[in-house]
Amino acid sequence: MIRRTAHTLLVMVLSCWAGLAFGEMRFNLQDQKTALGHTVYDLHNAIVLICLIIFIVVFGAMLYAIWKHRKSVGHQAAHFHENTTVEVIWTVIPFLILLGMAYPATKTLLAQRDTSSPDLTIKVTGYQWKWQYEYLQENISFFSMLATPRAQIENIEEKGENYLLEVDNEVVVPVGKKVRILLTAGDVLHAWYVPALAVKQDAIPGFVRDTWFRAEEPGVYRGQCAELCGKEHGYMPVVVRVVTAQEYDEWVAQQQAEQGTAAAATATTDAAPETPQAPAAEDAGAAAPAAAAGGDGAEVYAQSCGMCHETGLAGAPKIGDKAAWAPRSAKGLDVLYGHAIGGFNMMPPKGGNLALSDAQVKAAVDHLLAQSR
Ligand code: HEC
Ligand SMILES: [Cu+2]
Repeated sequence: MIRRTAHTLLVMVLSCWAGLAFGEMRFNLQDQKTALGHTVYDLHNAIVLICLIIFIVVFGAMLYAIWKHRKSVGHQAAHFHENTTVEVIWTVIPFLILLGMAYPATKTLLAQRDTSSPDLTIKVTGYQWKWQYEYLQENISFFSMLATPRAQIENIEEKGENYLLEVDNEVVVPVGKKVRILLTAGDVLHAWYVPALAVKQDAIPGFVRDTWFRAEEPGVYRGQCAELCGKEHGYMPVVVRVVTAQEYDEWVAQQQAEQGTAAAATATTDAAPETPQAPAAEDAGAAAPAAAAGGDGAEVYAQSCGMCHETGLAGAPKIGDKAAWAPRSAKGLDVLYGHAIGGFNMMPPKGGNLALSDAQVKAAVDHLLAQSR
């Protein structure tokens, strides 16, 4: 019995070793392509190192004590209770270690949460089993689905290099720009995860979560849905293609041409048909903002508020929906200004764009109300 177990163990160890030796010897996180990613990587290494040191010290002390005080050399057990000095030491030291780990970890976490002042906002919606991407200011939208052929999955064809990590439509973003991802889901929980960009965020139906990244160099970065979402959870990869600013502009123009969404993208959105009175006013406003009630307000609205208020995302009252706005208007303008600037439940402060001045937000509120009476 023992021999057989030993034999099985040996085979297991050897086959693992063979697997490792032939595979890519890689034990750490992916190479990071964002400044924040390097911080995350270093933090991970530092904390694992601390754990390792603690492991060695604690087990070293234990093994030494066991060996040194063994019965066969005639050691007698000491009889004592409570030792205040020792108790204080083994409370204070772990406390200090924890503090030392919590400080950099919290700092990094806060930096990850800071989605203010983005250069570009993409709304990402998870569905079973695909991702939808909407470039809110550029007025581009598309679905992104697994591109790996079924034959590879069923072992009829040989598996390709990016097996299960390739899609038909990639998310294209410019290098060096702060990209804010607004995340939600249309059915069940999903999670948008790109390891090399150090972003991983749950997509939750009825909620809008956000995250951000700023890619350091052009390239293609691959990830996956990271929240078990059903039978094809493994078949909804994320592919981000980071390109130069010029390539990005060309891509945007091409997408807009293909999708028939004109250059006045900031003023209109896909949802325009649902709000019949809005497009007319905004189309006119795009050329001559002065004509609209608050020209500046309309622009701020289109850039920072429309992503939610145009479509009712996350329960945002839709622009033009009189029934939704009447009770809100009744709260008084100052209250609404306050909520728009400081945030209100699912509504983030200043719509998440903290670079806006209070006056700009107020102008956007004026625009929202003017369109909704
Ligand atoms: C991420 C989505 C999102 C963005 C972006 C957003 N809002 Fe909202 N907003 C909401 C939601 C959701 C509510 C409803 C909150 C509630 O009633 O609980 C809301 C409510 C409001 C209200 C009504 C507050 C009240 O007291 O009833 C105003 C005014 C408003 N938003 C203005 C703006 C302005 C101005 C902007 C742009 C600067 C903006 N919102 C951007 C989601 C958003
Ligand atoms: Cu999923």
